[in-house]
Amino acid sequence: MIDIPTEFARLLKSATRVAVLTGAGISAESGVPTFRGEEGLWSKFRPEELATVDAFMRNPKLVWEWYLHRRELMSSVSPNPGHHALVEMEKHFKDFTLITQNVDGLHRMAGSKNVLELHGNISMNKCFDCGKSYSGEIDLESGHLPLCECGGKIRPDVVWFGELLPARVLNDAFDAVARTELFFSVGTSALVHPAASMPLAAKRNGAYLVEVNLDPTPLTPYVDCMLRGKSGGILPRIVEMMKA
Ligand code: BV8
Ligand code: ZN
Repeated sequence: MIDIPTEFARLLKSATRVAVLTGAGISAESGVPTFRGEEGLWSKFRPEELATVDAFMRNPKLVWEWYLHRRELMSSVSPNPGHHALVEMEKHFKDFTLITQNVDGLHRMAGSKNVLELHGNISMNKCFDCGKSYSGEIDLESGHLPLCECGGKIRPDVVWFGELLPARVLNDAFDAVARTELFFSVGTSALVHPAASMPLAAKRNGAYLVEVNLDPTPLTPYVDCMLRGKSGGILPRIVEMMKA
């Protein structure tokens, strides 16, 4: 068991509207590198070099290689106890919303049903021009970059810096932020907007705000309860208390 404030314990029992925002930290224990940690994906590259439209326009091969490298990584990882704990929460709370910044698909793989993927999904591709969706393998060996039948460049179906998030997903996320009684920010450095604005918006709307993270973040001074440690260890403990 972990020691939590009375108000948090009360809400675990009485809340019906609960939301969770997750970031790369929840997948770290599955072996997926985070973005900004020392071993992070971007320790070698800078985000601006890769996760942007003009990086793709300037050097589509490099950007594709980065995503294919990450897909390779994702093909051998599986959900960890942190992901499974959120599946239990979804079953338990009447109105539960899982909002993720992650593109690794591990929440769905763990069995979460209602997942709002703010930044898209790394396993999907789409045409840059007409938006047509393309699943399946991308072959760079041929030396030719994948093109859509309309002639547009095919790209990973993720949200790059400077790009708008998918409107429906963003609206659903902000609806959840507006009505939730208990909001968890799990494994995110709370740096990337608009996702990073959600935990505080929930708190402003009256939610009790819990942060689960290895380290303090810019959000930490504002949360009602900061549980410091691995999400794979902490979230199952919270689920035990939720069910007790
Ligand atoms: C937009 C692509 C509107 C897919 C990503 C100044 C102020 C405010 C905003 C901006 C600004 N300047 C620019 C902006 C906008 C910009 C932004 O926020 N920039 C930041 C860097 C300042 N945002 C955008 O451009 C967004 N679009 O605003 O559109 C618009 C449009 C046009 C014109 C104007 C406005 C688009 C943002 C999406 C970018 N795409 N990814 C991909 O390749 O993955 S973001 C990328 O960062 C990932 O998606 C990732 O999910 C996201 C956030 O990172 P985290 O998930 O938090 O991961 P990180 O490594 O940072 O942290 C991990 C955490 O886990 C750490 O805290 C660590 O301690 C913890 N941890 C580690 N292990 C564990 C753990 N915790 C618990 N247990 C563990 N075991
Ligand atoms: Zn097209």
